[in-house]
Amino acid sequence: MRRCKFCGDEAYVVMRSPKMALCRVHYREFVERKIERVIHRYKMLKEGDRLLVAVSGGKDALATALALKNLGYEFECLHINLGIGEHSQLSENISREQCEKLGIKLHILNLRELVGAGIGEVRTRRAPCSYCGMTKRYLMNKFAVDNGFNVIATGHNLDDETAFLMGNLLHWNLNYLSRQGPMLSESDKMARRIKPLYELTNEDIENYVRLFDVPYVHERCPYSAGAKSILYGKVLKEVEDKSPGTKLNFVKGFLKNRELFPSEDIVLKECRVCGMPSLGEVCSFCRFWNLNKPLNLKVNIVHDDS
Ligand code: Q46
Ligand code: ZN
Ligand code: ZN
Repeated sequence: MRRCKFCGDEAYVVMRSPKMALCRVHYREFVERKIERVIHRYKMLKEGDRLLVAVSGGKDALATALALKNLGYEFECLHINLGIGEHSQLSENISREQCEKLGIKLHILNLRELVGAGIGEVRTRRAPCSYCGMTKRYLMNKFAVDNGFNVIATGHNLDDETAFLMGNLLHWNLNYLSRQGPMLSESDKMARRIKPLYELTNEDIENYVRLFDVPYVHERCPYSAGAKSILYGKVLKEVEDKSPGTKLNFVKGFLKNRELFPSEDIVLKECRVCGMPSLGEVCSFCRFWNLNKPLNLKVNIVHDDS
């Protein structure tokens, strides 16, 4: 039987990178410390921030909420029901259950109620994922801005980041590369976006959430089948299995050399419909969903300013 490197108790996890075995107590400590270090290293959070955590019902968002709560951060959660049949209903129900168990305030937005249709229910040539990502980012940010949150934490992890990075390098998407990383700074009407799980793999996160008796959605979204990121993830997994630590070195090396991909100076306008930052006269959200007046996502939140 493998024993914990620190206390000699029965090992809960045997890791390959770094190479060590840890019991439940020390594994939890290891993961939470790693998250805390990432938050400090990239200066993700500071005094006075108002933090919103995006929860999808999946393990990554749950791990983000669990760890931030265990580390003593104050925040509220937001779930977006995307109207993708049973999958979205299950995701909403589980998000409610998670937040109730953790004692965290949860806000829910329902895409169908807001714009009249869910993802996959509109006549368009675009693949669901292409406008779903834009829709989620817009709603998260608009909700944050309308309700006085200046930071949004998402559950993106090391596997997601290395798969994006690989895809963006393979296609030389310089614009995306310049903006990829653990944090996107805040600006006028744009909340700061942070990824506290930036250095943790799917496996690390699965082992972490298994320590707590909180359910999560195991099934993938039905539209995710065939996504290129899944293929890149498989390739990277094979490399990681043969050479543990490669994924972490990949993102760390990228961040060190990010100046190779300078960001363009983009001057944003105000969307004529909603007033949010936009590249064109009308932002991609209002254009895609054919809006002629802004969504009002304000809810009754009392922020404690003491
Ligand atoms: S983008 Fe695509 Fe996801 Fe939206 S349509 Fe489903 S798979 S939920 S992360
Ligand atoms: Zn131990
Ligand atoms: Zn707009």
